[in-house]
Amino acid sequence: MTISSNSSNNHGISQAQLDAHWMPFTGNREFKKDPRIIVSAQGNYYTDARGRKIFDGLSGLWTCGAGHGRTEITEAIAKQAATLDYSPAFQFGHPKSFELAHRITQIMPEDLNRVFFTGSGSEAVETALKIARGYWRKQGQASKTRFIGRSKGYHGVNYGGISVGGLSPNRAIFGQGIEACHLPHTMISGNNFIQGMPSEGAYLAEELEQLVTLHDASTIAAVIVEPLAGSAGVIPPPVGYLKRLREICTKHNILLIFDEVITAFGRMGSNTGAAEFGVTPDLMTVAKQLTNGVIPMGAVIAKQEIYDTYMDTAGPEYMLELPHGYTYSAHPVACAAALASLDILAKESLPERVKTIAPYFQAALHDLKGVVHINDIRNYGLAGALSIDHAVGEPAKRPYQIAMKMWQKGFYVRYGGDTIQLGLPFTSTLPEIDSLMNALGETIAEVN
Ligand code: PXG
Ligand code: PLP
Repeated sequence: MTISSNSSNNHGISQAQLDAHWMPFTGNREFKKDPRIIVSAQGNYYTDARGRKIFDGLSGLWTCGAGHGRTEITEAIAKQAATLDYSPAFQFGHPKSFELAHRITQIMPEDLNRVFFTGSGSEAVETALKIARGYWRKQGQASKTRFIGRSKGYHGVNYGGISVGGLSPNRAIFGQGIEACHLPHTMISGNNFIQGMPSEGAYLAEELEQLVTLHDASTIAAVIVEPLAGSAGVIPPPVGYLKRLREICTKHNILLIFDEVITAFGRMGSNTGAAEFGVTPDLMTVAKQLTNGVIPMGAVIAKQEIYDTYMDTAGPEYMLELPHGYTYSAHPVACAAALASLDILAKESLPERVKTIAPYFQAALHDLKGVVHINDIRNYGLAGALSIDHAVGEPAKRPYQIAMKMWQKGFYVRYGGDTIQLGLPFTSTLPEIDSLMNALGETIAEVN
């Protein structure tokens, strides 16, 4: 075995091992020249292969809001794996999935009370889209198949998700998807450097009326949006915008799906984006924070009326009602992790903690206004992003350079498109917020 010649990394991973792993959403060629290897995590910090401590400025990938290494979760996982490591997901059950489903419904807005488990956010999105189409067919309206997403939306990477998604690089090379069209995004000029929700922009919801006129409601199954767009670089909804989408969907008999893979379970300062923004969808997708990121798991939460429609139209009771599910739907170990994670969220009042420290985060983040290259700052709850002026011909280069310099200085932040994204742990302290912002300001000023 040849050990990497770059001994300064001390990662002990051979070139052949590096080559063997085709990494997701990663610049493989660049990464493998000088790998950034994380070996352990505790609280709000990672330790890398060189033994450096690194602040986790994105809570993993928006996953680990309660901090890393939570023994309540790891012990629950160990116990569950020793008791029941797997049980067949189809036609048989185990106690934890029912307990978890019920627990989730207690956290959800009142009308959302039927939970379907998946293995990830992308699977949750596919499931929600299929449930929506099937619902209309079962209602005798089989022509309602079209989906409406939104420009800059991210709904995972499967074919339905990239079809309704609005991030063009994620779609460009993959060919035909499913029938979908898109609302405009809400990042309008004039809304730069707004703290929290912009007051301008609700009128953009009226574009939905235009799309309904164009395609006719009889062809449209559902509208899917993130209440706050995460991956595109933290775009909070304009005041009144989501409410207007809800009204137009209700008026035209179109289902409204909120993709809350990032926003559910505390990040917005409430249990869900729906609760925080005061608008209830017909279907919601969740993942990530559900298990504090420790075990993969997602879910779709549906209104009872949608569930009942399936139950009432499936023929004899021995017949299944929804021909859909994953080998790992409601995996017992994932269920145990989620129950422990939701316990922590409640016991430590983490959504409330987010709400309490969000104003401090907001002020510290917006203090970066005036630093060279920054042309916009956006935030809500413990989510924030900076838009960075494009280097000539290379819109994604500066954010990459900034994130890499931050890593050298002991801070993990996410870069994507022309943005730097922050999703701090709910357990962040005020001094941690200060040192992150200081490092960011200093680093951005260092980049050409
Ligand atoms: N919907 C939304 C709104 C998401 O944010 C997914 C679906 C897909 O979930 P899975 O579990 O299949 O990845 C996501 C995931 C980032 C980033 O840096 C965001 C996601 C994933 C990775 C990175 O913004 N979001
Ligand atoms: N492909 C094959 C050949 C399978 O047998 C299965 C599941 O049985 C799948 C894909 C789907 O896998 P999952 O249920 O983990 O999504």
